[in-house]
Amino acid sequence: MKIYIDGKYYSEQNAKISVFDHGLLYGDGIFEGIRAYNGRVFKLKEHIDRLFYSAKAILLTIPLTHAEMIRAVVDTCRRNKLRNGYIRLVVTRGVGTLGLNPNKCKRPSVIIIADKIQLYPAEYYERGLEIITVPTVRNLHSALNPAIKSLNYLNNILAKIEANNGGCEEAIMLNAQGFVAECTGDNLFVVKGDRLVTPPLTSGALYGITRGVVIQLAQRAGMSVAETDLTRYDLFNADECFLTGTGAELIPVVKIDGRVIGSGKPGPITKSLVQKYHELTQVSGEPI
Ligand code: PXG
Repeated sequence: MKIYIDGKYYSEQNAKISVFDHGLLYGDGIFEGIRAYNGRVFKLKEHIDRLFYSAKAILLTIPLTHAEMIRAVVDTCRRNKLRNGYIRLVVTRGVGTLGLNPNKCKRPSVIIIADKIQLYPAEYYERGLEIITVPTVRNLHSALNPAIKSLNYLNNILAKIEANNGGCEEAIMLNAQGFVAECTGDNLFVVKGDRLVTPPLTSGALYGITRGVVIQLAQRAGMSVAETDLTRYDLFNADECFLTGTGAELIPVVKIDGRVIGSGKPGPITKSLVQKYHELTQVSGEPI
């Protein structure tokens, strides 16, 4: 595997970052997780847009233009002959001193890894996930805005540990008001009647790219889509529930906090959206 670091390619053994990089010392940096399907990078422009928005929010100047970043991602895929897989794009604050001050970091580092990913075992996609709500609440907008895809993922990791301790693969995170925000690495949707509902971005959810695609697919299929605050009660009494994310794609949820959702099996609307999503991934994206 060839890994891109600051314009050069390194073997896995030689792809190294300084221990003085503030990405490591403080989680000071940003990232994106992107998928390639069938020789195309899916929603690349949207991912690069979000990367630049995250950078702006943390006052980090990415040393490449938008177009150069797109070219670097595609080139890394090409060099690795990646046609289907997962791309991790990381921008760190760079090498600095043992002190918080980011002004001591001379130059941000750009890292691109083109590899494989499978987040959940295949059987979960067929049978559906059982998930739980966890005590760790989603970051406050006024503290560390959850829209920033930063290298500081401890909020999500703590929730993931709590899910794992409860025997689950994924956790529902509430916001400080007690409304549903999202999961640790996925956005959440429910189906109620003929409506698809997902928490609004103000709930503390990441501006998920898969979330956006699913909203579009549902609207195109004539469904009404609402972004409204959801409580746990709303989840328990939904007809269907599923999660969306670049890694997980669309994954059905069949039990939440011990309550069976709908029929206890992946529902028809979830299945039809899964199908539409897979069809779209095969035909759209930036050619590698
Ligand atoms: N919420 C959070 C907190 C995320 O980190 C999503 C929602 C879904 O967003 P997208 O844009 O991917 O639809 C994410 C994305 C991993 C991994 O390695 C995590 C994500 C994506 C890809 C891989 O665990 N999280």
